[in-house]
Amino acid sequence: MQIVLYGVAVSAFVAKVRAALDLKGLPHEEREPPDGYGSAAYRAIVPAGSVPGLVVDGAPLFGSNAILEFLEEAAPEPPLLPADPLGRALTRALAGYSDDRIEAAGRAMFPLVKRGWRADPEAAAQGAARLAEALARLEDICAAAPAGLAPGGRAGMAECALAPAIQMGFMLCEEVERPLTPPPRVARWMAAAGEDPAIARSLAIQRAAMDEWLARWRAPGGSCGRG
Ligand SMILES: N[C@@H](CCC(=O)N[C@@H](CS)C(=O)NCC(=O)O)C(=O)O
Repeated sequence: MQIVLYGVAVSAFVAKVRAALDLKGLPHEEREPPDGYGSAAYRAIVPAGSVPGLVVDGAPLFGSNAILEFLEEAAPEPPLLPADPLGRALTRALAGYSDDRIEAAGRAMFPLVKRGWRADPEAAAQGAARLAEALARLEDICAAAPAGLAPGGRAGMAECALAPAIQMGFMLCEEVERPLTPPPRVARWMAAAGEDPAIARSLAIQRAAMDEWLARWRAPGGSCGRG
């Protein structure tokens, strides 16, 4: 399989797919969308215009969860999902929770940082509180049904999704001087996930890109081109 991953490095969705490709040991090339995501040039390659986009032997895919499901079917070993149906459903639920609650809470803070969060400390506090609440629910989910780092203690779909989404949220909260302390189970789970080389590599790429993005908007008169 010839695989090209289109993405921007700050994106938690892109980091999710990068980690999954590495977990599967699938060689791939990573490219930025020409003229940015959503551009006509990029839509000529990936019609949805969103990132991540995955081009497999010339065929475009989009949607990070659909991409992970494709990888799981196309290259079953090592698995991203446990073998039992309930474990598979819970792992998928965790990946969905990551997108809908954790990533969404972090993403909502990007515009605040761009427009200058110091002018709106209330919005900064609300953004951090939203993420803290999502993490508290994740802690409850982990307590009720320990999952993740599966199967067999290896990182899988839940780790690919949650680790970058949590990292992104933490960095944004720290930027607006509302640093979060992760709840204990989430903290242990993040530390374990970060020991996997595939997750660690994807987190490092995303972290470096986030650092650069944040520094650009921190600078007086900062600008960031697209995004
Ligand atoms: N549900 C999508 C969401 C991806 C997404 O929102 N990507 C953003 C960048 S982080 C994007 O491409 N936005 C532009 C668009 O959707 O047209 C996925 O899981 O891949």
